[in-house]
Amino acid sequence: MTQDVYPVPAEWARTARYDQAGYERLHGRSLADPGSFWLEQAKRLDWIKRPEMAGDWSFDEADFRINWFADGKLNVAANCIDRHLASRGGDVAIIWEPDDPAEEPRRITYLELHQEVCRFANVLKAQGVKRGDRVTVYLPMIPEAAFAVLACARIGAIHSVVFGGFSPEALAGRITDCDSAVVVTADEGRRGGKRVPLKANVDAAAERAPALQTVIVVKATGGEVAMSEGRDIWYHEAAATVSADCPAEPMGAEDPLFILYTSGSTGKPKGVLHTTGGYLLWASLTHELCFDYRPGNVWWCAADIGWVTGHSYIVYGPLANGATTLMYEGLPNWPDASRIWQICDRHNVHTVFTAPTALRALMKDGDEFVTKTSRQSLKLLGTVGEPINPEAWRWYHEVVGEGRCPIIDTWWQTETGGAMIAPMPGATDLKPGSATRPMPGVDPQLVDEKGNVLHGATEGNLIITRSWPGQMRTVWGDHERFFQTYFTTYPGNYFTGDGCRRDEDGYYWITGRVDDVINVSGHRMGTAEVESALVLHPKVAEAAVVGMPHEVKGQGIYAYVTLNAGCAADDALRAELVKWVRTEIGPIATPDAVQFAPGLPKTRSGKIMRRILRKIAEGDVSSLGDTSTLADPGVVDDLVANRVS
Ligand code: 6R9
Repeated sequence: MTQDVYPVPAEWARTARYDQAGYERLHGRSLADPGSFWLEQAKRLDWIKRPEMAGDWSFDEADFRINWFADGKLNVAANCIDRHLASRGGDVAIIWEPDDPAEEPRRITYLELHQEVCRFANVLKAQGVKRGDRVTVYLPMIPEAAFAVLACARIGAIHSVVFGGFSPEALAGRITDCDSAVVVTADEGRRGGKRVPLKANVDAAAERAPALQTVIVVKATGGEVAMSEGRDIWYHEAAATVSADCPAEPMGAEDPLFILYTSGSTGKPKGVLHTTGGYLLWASLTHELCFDYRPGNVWWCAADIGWVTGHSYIVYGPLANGATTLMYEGLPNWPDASRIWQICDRHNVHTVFTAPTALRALMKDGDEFVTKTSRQSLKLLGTVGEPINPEAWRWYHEVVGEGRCPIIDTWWQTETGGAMIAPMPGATDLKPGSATRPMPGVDPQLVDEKGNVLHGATEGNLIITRSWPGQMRTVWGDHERFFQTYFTTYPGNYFTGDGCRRDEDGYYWITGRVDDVINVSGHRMGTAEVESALVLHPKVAEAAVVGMPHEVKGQGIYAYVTLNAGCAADDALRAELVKWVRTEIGPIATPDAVQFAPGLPKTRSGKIMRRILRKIAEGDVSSLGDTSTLADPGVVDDLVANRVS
């Protein structure tokens, strides 16, 4: 099969910072001489004390450690704001596009951002927040979300952003896990014309989160909310009483910056911890390399700040680079499927960065929604979050970009802090569906189940052999789980949990998760998390959840449920269980199919054979493989016969 290759456009090869040979040299040098390479890269940040050490790490159990620039001191907020004030204080740092297109956007200059963040920091301080304390941020996509995280960074507090779509239950778990006494929220959020009752959700979460002492409430919509005396304060009232200046706390490069909870293959979400120096360097360097970012380019990452993509590419990377970053409150297809492209036209967006699932949804609505807009400002198109199918890639390239904009498909994870495998516009010929080649410092390898390294064109499990500055440092409160999860499957290496193919040109093609994590609309969902939610229902005895192919979401959620004796398996209960999971976790965990199963396929030792459940959910019942080792092979026939399609 001849592969589709899209060569670097001549203009990009001429103007970008790196052409192909430049990339090869950069990557080669990063691996050959990492010490001097990274100390040189570290100069892109403003240090209070410049580091003399680069990476100091080992993935081996005996002396397991990960440190970057450990003797350096800096402040992340000062790097994202203060250092730009002299040269571009009047430039727009954040463009905020409201949910309702009839409303006026907000433009916040770096000077204004400085004041807003200082005020926010002083409000936090006035509430007793100190260096090292955890602050949970549960906000909609409003500028205050950026102010809040930067305010934490400014005073050395550790933020934990919880996506506004998560339920009170999920929020309570995250507040409790990191022992956060303060939550920053808003009265309500707005998305696609609908209101999200954030403050009410915090009130419900508070009942299950005894650590919570203070709720700072941003007035976003003016909707009615209950304020609890002694616990809740209005942000605007507190902000009016504090100064608009707040010194930036000098932080060690390895001091924690934030926690972000993400799904793994076991039930409880992991608090992924990122630290100060390495993370910021990685976010800013990859933002510049993958998108050849130049001052003046309007940059739009259309993610939510509740996900790592929003952290690294709405806030930290772009602001560290002095960019104008666009923040959008609403949904990509509201009021209609033109909205994304209208926003690009309205704000002269140079680069837009979104998820394949959004593209697939927009594609279904037809080309006219795109073609009726101008899009002449667009020069680069990015994707992240899941494998992009070549059909969506081509649509993005041809219809949206009219063939002139390279597609930057970035593969990475919450754990990696920023892009790991991704093209550079002046350097990398593109192949639809491939994230292409590794970033500097990244040494990916493919291994078989036994850990043998596979060479050349091959397929296997994706590992990273050495540390990079943006790597997570621990699971909050459970360092042992960190080591066990990532460094024991292939000892001495970081295991990504992804399967991958490498072609004859050394291009990487991510094939998806090989563990019990599924990717629903670009959001990670641990199947165990959904199972835990289901078994909390009084009628459910047991549940097993697997992914199933879904045209728009990439993967959908297929749940097999065994009921307690005497409970009727009917459509009403099915609807109730779907609603139950939404309430327990949030709408992103909504099951797409619920199948009642009198029994689940188990080995004699009681382990559920997920392979079989996956095949049935996929509708691939002709190749179930060997079922003879099952304790009761008969359950399979029932599962096949009652498959939900
Ligand atoms: C940034 C982010 C990580 C998982 C990852 C992989 C999948 C992300 C991808 C991709 C193929 C890409 N993934 N980007 N798969 N191509 N360009 O999404 O982080 O939410 O932690 O998800 O997403 O399976 O392991 P996170």
